Amino acid sequence: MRLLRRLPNSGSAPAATDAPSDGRSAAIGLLQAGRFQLPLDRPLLMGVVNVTPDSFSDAGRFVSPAQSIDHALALIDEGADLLDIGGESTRPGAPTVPAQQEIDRIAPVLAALAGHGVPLSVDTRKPEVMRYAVAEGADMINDVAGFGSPEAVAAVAASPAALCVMHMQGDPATMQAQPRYVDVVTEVVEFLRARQQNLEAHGVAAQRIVLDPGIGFGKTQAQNQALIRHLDRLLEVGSPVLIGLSRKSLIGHLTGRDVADRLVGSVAGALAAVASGAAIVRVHDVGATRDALKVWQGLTQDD
Ligand code: HH2
Repeated sequence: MRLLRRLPNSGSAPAATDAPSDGRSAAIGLLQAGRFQLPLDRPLLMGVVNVTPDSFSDAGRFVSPAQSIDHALALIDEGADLLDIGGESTRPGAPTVPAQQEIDRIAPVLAALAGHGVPLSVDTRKPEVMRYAVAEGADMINDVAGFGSPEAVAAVAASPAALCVMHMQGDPATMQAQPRYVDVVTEVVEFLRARQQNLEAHGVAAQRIVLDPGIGFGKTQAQNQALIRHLDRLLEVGSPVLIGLSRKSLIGHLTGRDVADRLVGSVAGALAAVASGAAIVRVHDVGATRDALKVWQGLTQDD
């Protein structure tokens, strides 16, 4: 296996570049994300910042905005290239929360982190929250529902924010009940291609779009593994790919470990995702993932 991309620097946000470009082929090399232009010549680490009482991976640890802000600052110190702030859990079986409650959770965190020189993503599937986030200067909107409604597209299309389009079968309340596909890789790839084309038809520049197959979102273990193993099929769609597998049941199935004990498995999963071509990995453990990527690069790549 070969590491396809250069690896993250430590402790600093990605340098802005003033080299805008256009066209599908250029989209893979540069991500336009609000205030930032992020070169994709090395994998980027997206640190997870939950402001929820019920996230699967850290339930109850980041209930208050102050706790989440402290955690986010620690992730920046560890070398996060961007932060993903979420005010609603999307774990299997999670109930939805009202939009205003989600806004109330994320608002202080977004405000406190704005001046830290790191791109801020907001993880939401609600157009009301998207509108709030882009008005407050969020650099990316990460929609686990993949911008499937006209309201969601309208909320973000004219903004400068990057858009992470994720595939999910069903919704979090029911998605793991009985995932069904004839050919999971083809169906996910074609779903994401259609959403990418729809966004571009609404005026979203190619350089603002990121695609994510949605590991654990309405997929069995075998289907999750197939999506990572055949990531090359998704790369052909021509947008940078984000993978989130940190601490998920995918890792639990392979290691037999509970969610609190999946650090090593998650780091190995992040390496596998990057080796398969992921441009961004969404992780809870930024420092450990960064170190693993640096060691692997040092041992496998020429300078
Ligand atoms: N996974 C989770 C949440 N958001 N967004 C993208 N684009 N890709 C993912 O794989 C993804 C995501 C679930 O992880 P977490 O935020 O830790 O849990 P919860 O949803 O319970 O807060």
